[in-house]
Parts: sequence; C-alpha cells; structure tokens
Amino acid sequence: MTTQRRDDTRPQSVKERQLDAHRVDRRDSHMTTDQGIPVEDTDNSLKVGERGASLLEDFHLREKVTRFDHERIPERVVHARGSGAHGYFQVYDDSLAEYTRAEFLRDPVAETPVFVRFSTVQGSRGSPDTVRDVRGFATKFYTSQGNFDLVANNFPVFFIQDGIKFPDVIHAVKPEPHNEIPTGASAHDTFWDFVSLQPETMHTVMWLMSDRAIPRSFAMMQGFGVHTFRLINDDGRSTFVKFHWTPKSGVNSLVWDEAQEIAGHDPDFNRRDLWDLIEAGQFPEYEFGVQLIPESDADRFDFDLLDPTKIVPEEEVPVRPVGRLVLNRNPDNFFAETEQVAFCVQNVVPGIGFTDDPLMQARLFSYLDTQLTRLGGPNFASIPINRPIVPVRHTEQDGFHYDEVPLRQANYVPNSITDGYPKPLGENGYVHYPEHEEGPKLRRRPESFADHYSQATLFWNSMSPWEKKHIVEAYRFELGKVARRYIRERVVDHLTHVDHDLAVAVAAGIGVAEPAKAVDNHGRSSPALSQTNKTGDNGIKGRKVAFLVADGVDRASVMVLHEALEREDAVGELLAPADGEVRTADGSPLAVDRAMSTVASVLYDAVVVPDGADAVEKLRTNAYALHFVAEAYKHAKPLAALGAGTTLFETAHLPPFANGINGNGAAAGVIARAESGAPTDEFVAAFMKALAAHRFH
Ligand code: HDE
Repeated sequence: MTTQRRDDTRPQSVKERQLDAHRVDRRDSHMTTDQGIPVEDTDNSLKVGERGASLLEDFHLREKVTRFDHERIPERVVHARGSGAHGYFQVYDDSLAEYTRAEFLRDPVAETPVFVRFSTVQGSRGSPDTVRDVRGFATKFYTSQGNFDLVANNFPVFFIQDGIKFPDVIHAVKPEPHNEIPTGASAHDTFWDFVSLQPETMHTVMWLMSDRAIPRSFAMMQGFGVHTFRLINDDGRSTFVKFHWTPKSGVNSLVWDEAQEIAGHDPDFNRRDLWDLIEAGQFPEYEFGVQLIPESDADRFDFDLLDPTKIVPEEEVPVRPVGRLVLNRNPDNFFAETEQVAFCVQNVVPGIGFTDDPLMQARLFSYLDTQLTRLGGPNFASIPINRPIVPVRHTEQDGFHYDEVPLRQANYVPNSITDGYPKPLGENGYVHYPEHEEGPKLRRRPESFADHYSQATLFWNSMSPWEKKHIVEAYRFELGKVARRYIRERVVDHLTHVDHDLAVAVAAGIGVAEPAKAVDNHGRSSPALSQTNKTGDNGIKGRKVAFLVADGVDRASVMVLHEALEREDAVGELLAPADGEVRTADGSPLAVDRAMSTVASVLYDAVVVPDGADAVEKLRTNAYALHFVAEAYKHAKPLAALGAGTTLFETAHLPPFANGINGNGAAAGVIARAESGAPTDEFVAAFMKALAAHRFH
C-alpha cells in the first residue's frame, strides 16, 4: 500500500516504492494471529468458566504475551537516542566527475533517496535530547551502485586518534559503572579523568564545551565525515576528501541553562522539532561540501591528514559546495525505520575509498560487528530500511531471519550449474584503492600525531567573545561536577597549553589555583569555526515564536506579525492563561494554541507581547507570563512588544526599552513600540531580522 506522502511536489522514489511493498495498513482487514488465524476476542483469555483457571491451549493469549515479552532489542551501544527522516540528495552539477566514479556524486539528474538518523552519543534510548554531547548525523544514500553510508557527527574531529581507545573513551563518558549515573552527561569524574590523562582529547573537548554540543535543531547543525576519505576517479586516481554538511538554516545553538530546562519541559525537543518541521513542509536542508586535497599536497599541512583529531581549516582548503540534501518525509514507524536502520562505515560505493586513519579502520570493523548482536544475526541488510535499491546477489546464505528463497542449487563459486553466476564484475566492481604499503608491524603513534594542543588553540582563538564566555562557563560547570580535585587540576594544566586566559578563567570558577603561563598562544584563527559566521540563507524558516495573549488583546497587533511569520515559513503560537480562545479588544474570538502553563519560553525562539491594555493588565499579574518574558530576555532571545505590551517588560523588571527598534534606544534584539496599533513595516522587518539573528549576547 502507499502511505500518505508529505512532499507531493516530487515523484515517488525507488526507495519509497520498495518500502511500499512492506508497508501494512492495519485498517484493511480484521485481526489475525501471526499464523493468519482470525481472532475471536482479544480482551479475555480462555478460562474454565468465567472465574476459572486459564487454559494453556489459548494460543492467542500465549502469542500476544510472548510477542510483547520480546519487543525490545539491545539499544545501540553508543548513539542509542536517535531520530530519523527520509529525504533525497542531489549534486548541483557533474564537476566531481573528474574526481570520483561514484555515480550519485557526478550525475546532477539523479535524485538519490536517503535516510538520515540524528543522535546523541552518551545517553540511553530514552534520554533527553538537549544534553551536552556530540550529535550523530548518519546518512544512508540508496544509490544506483549500492548503499553509501556517511556516518558523520556534528563535530569535525574526534576524541581519540586510534580506534583501540574507543572502548576506553566511551566507558569513561558513559554513566559510571557502579551507580549508572549520570544519564546523558559528560560532567562526571570518569570522563574528565580520562580526558586529563589523554591529551589527544583536548581539541574535541573544546568543541564539546562549546555551544556546538547543544544544537537548537538538527536542521541547524553541521555534519562532518571527520576522517579523510578518498575519492577515486575513472583512471584510478585518488584525491583526499573531507565531507561536510552545512545547514541552510544556519548553525544555531541553545544556551546551557536553556538546554537543561528543556530536558525537563520537553525531553524530545530536537526530535519533535525535526518531526514538526517536516510535517509543516519546512523541510530541513543541508548543503553537501567537499574539501579536496590532491595526494601530492598531503604533506603540506602542519598536522597529519590521517589524524582524526585535526581539521583542515577552511581558509587553507575551501569547502566546495557540490550538492543538496533535503529531508522531506517522516518515518512511518520508529522501530521499523529509525531503530532498525544500520549504518556501516564500510558501506562505500565505487569511487569512494578509505584511508589508513586508525580510527576509521576500527570503525570499519565495529559497525557490522555490533549490528550482528543488535539486529539479531547476519541478515539485517535485508530489513526494508537497510535494503539497497539495487538487487543483492551473492552466495552468502542462511542464518537467523533469512528471507530469500534462492532458486537453483549453486551456492558457491566457481560453479557451472548456474553458468558461474552470480559473477564478480572485475574492475567494474568495487576496487579498493591499491595504496602501496610497507613497514614493520608496530603498536606506535607517528610523530605527526603528537601535537594535541595547536588546533584546540585555533578553535579557541576563532570564537567570538560570547562563544568564549560559554566555553569557559561549560568547563566550569563540567569540572564543578567532578568530585576529585586532582582531576580538575590536571585539566586546568592541559588548558594552559591551549590558552593561558582560558585556563585562568576556568581555574577561577572551580577552586583551582591560578595556573602559571605554560606557552604563548600561536595567535592563528579560522573564522569559519565560529557560529557567528555560519548564518544560513533560509532566513527564519522553522523558528518558533510565542505570542502572549489574553482577553482584550489587540487583534491587528497579533495578526500582522503572525501572518508575516507564516509567509516566511516560521511558526507563531498563541499562548494564553487558559487554552481555548480569547476575546480580542474588538470582541472577536481568537483561537489559543496552548495554555501558558503547559509550555515555557525555552521552547520558543522569540516572544511577542501584542498591544491591548486589558490583555496586558491580565498578563502583568500572571506569573507564567512574567517569567516567560524575563526568561526569554535572560536567554538573549528576540523580544517584541507593541503598545501596552511594552509595560509587561517593566513589570517583569526588564530594563526600560520603549520605542527601540533594532537597537535604537533598546537592548539589541528587543523591539518595542509604545504607540498603539498594528506594527509598522519597519517593526515587522526589525523583528524578522532579530529572529534570523537568533540571539543577542
Ligand atoms: Fe561510531 N559507532 N564509532 N563514530 N557512530 C556507532 O554503530 C565506533 C565515530 C557514529 O544513527 C556504533 O550501529 C568506533 C566517529 C554515528 O545508527 C558502533 C569508533 C564518528 C553513529 C560505533 C567510532 C562516529 C555511530 C553503535 C572509533 C563520526 C550512530 C551502534 C573507532 C565520524 C549511527 C552502531 C546510527 C554508531 C563504533 C567513532 C559516528 C559501536 C569503534 C569518529 C553517527 O559500531
């Protein structure tokens, strides 16, 4: 059957048609057992008499309870908490044809269906979305040459250089083994103990302490392949490549205080946002970019391209925009799709290759291995969401949940019974890049992996003042939760090798003595690393604005802004002391979206207090309303007030800013107009601009 399509502007993709074959509509027949036997009654078990003993022969009771007992599968050992979406990918032109054989990267006509799963790393499946953590950004491209999985994160670097340390870093960050505390947090002793003893973590920990670790939306964060991959062209020439996703909505984050509150108000905040954006047709979009590095240039950097704790600064190798990803369809079923999807770093198509990055090499093993347990055996690739859109033909067979019925008996190669089929394709198949390798077997790191601080310093130097402030606060928060003082001291000691001011500022907040200066800051920066330079071209699409209303609100001052938001694909919600409707000043009804007590300012990007003396009078004595505006102000969000609405700010003890538009006599981001009546065009424009700017630090 065909399910409802969210994006009717596009023809159905091959993947959609394939999934259709597996979709079931529970409305199309009556209830049966697993064996297709019609069920008489599902509310009462079979008993001897009405009050008698239950009978073992009740196969429906047994099946129903057995199936329930076995509903759970192991959650992912990391990235357990995730949210998925369908979409499509398309390159802009054929300019990558000289670099890669991968068809989906060179054919601008091809729309490649994708499934994307975003995730946090530390927490379990039911943990809150807004914790301080790395976010996964994994994409399965169902290409005409088989599946390509880009299993990316929203940081461009990783904590460790060698995959053999992965169990260590994950054990350290996960809830502690004795008491399974804390959930979804790195602010605890074992994590910082590990960090303080493993300085290669320094660069990624800087990212973790930055606002990148608390994204406002999955649609507002970058994605990075982290490792250096290869593109391999028709002639077998290899070019090193770093993969980038850049959100069209800009890179925006929560602030920490807000993130913590949201974890209580709406633990599904990012998941809900993704779902709502897609349902509303405000499809998240990302640009796909590549940094291309000829093999001959590999040695020109002061770091090793194989070291996953390093970025290639965009100022040195620009990110070349090559394509676009759009997420336009929500999954039909969480378990069937988002939970069962299995991404494997080893899933590459001809034209994309691996490198000797020792982190990548361990990943090549780990994903398939973990999925054997998680998905119950070797046949998980034929679960509908994992199936490639091209036929799968090989002589591997059997195992749990085998769902093919192979014809003919030749299940080996070579054979003559089926004329040797299925036959390998030779050089038209996937050819591993024939890199020349030689050397002694060693357990060692190269000298080129030895510098752990320079790029942490580069990141720090590239931050705007407010980003730096948040980083210092994050270190203070996290280390403030570390009970063992010597661990705090060791971290501060490392920070002196990143930047003296940073180390001093952190030390001052956590009761550690001011450290002596260790090194001079190298002074280099990479402006592309700052979120302030990552504004998108999607304006205010998908942002949420709260209108605080009550009986007596001025209709025009609500509607003009509300309609302006809708035109730009943003969302305006009317919040009132009670759900239902309010009467406007002219006596007409206005539908309320939610009662104020069911939400909080942290769930919105901006707040509007419309005109209407009677309404504002009611809001001035409403603790929810006062807290709402005061908290939005505290979180540096855009605030707008019209006419009498401006007085609510005074009552909430915000500084006075009547009649300030766009910084004119007002705090930045506060747009207030004391005159009554509908907002002027200038007012609307100033508010839209503030909303797109996100915050005013
Ligand atoms: Fe993963 N990682 N990882 N990882 N990873 C998993 O695979 C692993 C790393 C990433 O939405 C696991 O199916 C090792 C870097 C994402 O389903 C597991 C190492 C990056 C997801 C695994 C790394 C990632 C995973 C757990 C170091 C960014 C979620 C469940 C050598 C480039 C995918 C699973 C999803 C999931 C292993 C490091 C991204 C255990 C051994 C670096 C987005 O196999």
